[in-house]
Amino acid sequence: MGPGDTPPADTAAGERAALVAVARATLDGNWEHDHTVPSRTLYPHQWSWDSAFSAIGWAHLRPERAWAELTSLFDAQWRDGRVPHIVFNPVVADDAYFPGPAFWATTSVAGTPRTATSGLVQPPVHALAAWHAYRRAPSEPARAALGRLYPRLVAQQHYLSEHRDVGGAGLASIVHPWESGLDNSPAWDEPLAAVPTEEAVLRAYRRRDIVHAAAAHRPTDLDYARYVAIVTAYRAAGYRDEQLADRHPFLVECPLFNAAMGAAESALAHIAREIGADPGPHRQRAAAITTALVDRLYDPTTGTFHARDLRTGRLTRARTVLGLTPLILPDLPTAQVEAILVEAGSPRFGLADRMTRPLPSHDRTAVDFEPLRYWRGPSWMNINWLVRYGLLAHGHPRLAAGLGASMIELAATAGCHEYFHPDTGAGLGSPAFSWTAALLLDLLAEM
Ligand code: 2M8
Repeated sequence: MGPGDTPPADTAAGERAALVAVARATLDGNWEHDHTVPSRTLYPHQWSWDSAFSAIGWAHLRPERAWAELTSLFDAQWRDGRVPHIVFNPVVADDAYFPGPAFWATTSVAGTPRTATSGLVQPPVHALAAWHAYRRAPSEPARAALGRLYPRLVAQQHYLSEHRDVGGAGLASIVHPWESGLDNSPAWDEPLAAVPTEEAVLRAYRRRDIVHAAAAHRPTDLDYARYVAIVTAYRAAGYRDEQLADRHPFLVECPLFNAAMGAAESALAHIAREIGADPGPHRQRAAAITTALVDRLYDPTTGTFHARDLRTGRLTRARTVLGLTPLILPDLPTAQVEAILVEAGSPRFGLADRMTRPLPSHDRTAVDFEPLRYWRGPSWMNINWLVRYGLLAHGHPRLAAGLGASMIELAATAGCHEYFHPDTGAGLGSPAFSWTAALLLDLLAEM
């Protein structure tokens, strides 16, 4: 049976119950006292945007864990408002993950929490996730938790707009590919190639990821050498953001990161109204970010959004799935919504009312499309969930249903893997991955 076909009611109910059980077992297995690890093997600490997605899943199972998850993450917020992309669990050995806490050395930096963290951030999807989780399971304790989170979410946005607007046009820059969440996306190839380094740098370290996953499915050693070089530069400057343009080797405006920042303001407007605060300023900021995103990152000649490399001033050429994600902005103008639908529906991505496989992470027709390698081709549940969210927000329920059915089919066949082969649907990376389970639960509740 293919995605979109209707099974008999009892089979459908049985399959659904089995899927819910798999997702629940995955999240339960990855729960760690106050947060969910993305994967017990590959990622044994707390990751920022993973926690946001996990919270959405917990809202369906145990809402108190959704709020514990977000609260523990924001407990590690830095004084400047940045929410670190990794919060290290002190009981896990330093060498269980590379780069571990000793490499980041954040605890000696002023304004950081006692807990060791990384010094980078990730796409700010937390306000959107918090609002979504709240709507899935509203209650008085949930509203109280939302109220406590609100000023911290506002501070997170403040950090990005005040410290990271390196281009001066109202968008935030990422200072490392890890901040995008799509670590080795072809979108970073051009800016990354300009980062001076040699593979030999890695001789001083030991990658842990390729102990747990196939090297052919992960970023290359040269990628890692550059990742290390960029962190080293940022760390040497005490993770400060002043004069980044004069000294930092990687500065990029990412469409997803900025779309998340705009969508966060829209979500904050809803949260503000719910808890009795003023939604007005959030609405204004959402509109301003949307306008800046269209001005800076939309290319009318390709009809999609691209990343802008601040070191060259140019848009990077790759047409990746990042280009579709501004759909999560509720105020995105109709012209750009229509353009994204054309791009998504093209053979590059294959969005349709009935589709066999979810969106790949990169243009299927590109010469550098790699179906096995991490963010250079495989399908990922979180990005598909975000695009589907945007399709619903812009009134395209049939496309959202087609995409959702293909996502459920993927997990039903392969399990809660980290990512999936974009043609065969085979599971890749970690076999018990939290955001896949969490977002599957959310989809199942809706469809
Ligand atoms: C991946 O990134 C980490 C570095 O942050 C890694 O490869 O070690 C990415 O898929 C990222 O988006 C994700 O948050 C993280 C944990 O799942 O893994």
